Amino acid sequence: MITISHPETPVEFIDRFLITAEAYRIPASLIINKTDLYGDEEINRMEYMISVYEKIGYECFIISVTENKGLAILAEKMKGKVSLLAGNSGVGKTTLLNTFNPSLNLKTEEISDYHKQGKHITTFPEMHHMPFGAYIIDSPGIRGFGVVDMERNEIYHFFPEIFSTATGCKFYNCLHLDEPGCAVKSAVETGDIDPLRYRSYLNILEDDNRKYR
Ligand SMILES: Nc1nc2c(ncn2[C@@H]2O[C@H](COP(=O)(O)OP(=O)(O)OP(=O)(O)O)[C@@H](O)[C@H]2O)c(=O)[nH]1
Ligand SMILES: [Mg+2]
Ligand SMILES: [Zn+2]
Repeated sequence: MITISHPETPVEFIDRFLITAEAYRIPASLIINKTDLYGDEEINRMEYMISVYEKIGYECFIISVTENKGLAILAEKMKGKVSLLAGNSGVGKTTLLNTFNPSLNLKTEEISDYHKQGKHITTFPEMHHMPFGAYIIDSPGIRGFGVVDMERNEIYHFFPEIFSTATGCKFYNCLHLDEPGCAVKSAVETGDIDPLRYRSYLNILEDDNRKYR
């Protein structure tokens, strides 16, 4: 679950989460919450995010828990499955579960006025049953995470659009940095691969560098 504002979810969180899901072959979707709070600027940003992520195959759900918008479609998607709800603190994960199943009465809390961040209210993951026939695991707000158990040269395998483009690179061991004949760099230049995603890829590689230095 992400929010464009109140609080803003960092793109880094989204991509790190998605590559972890790819690595474990867990299907992932984006739920964009708090749309009731968005003005024109946030709506534009949301549309942009949807275009980036839908293009590479991640379904996006647009919801407002407090205004009960988009919840029926989301429930339909989760029906008959076990889902993990992840996201930074304050995006409304627990509020969604309370809305789906009011008897849960789980603890939630307003985000801080000053920092516009959540207060890490949920402290451990817990699975709950939903009346429409689904299990959903609520989880504590992500504080930021590294990428475990991934070799430097396999990180791009978990960016589906980079992975499929990389078959066109000149060198089999291309890391898509500055190598000659890199199909990924060309695709970023033509806009076929979104710069936002490419930047996430570089950031994760860079982190990795620091770890092993
Ligand atoms: N305006 C608005 N506020 C919402 C919406 N959904 C949740 N909130 C509010 O956002 C605040 C944080 O909600 P929580 O459900 O506690 O957030 P969380 O993601 O569980 O946070 P952590 O447990 O800290 O990870 C609460 O004050 C909610 O009432 C929404 O759709 N619109
Ligand atoms: Mg919570
Ligand atoms: Zn390349």
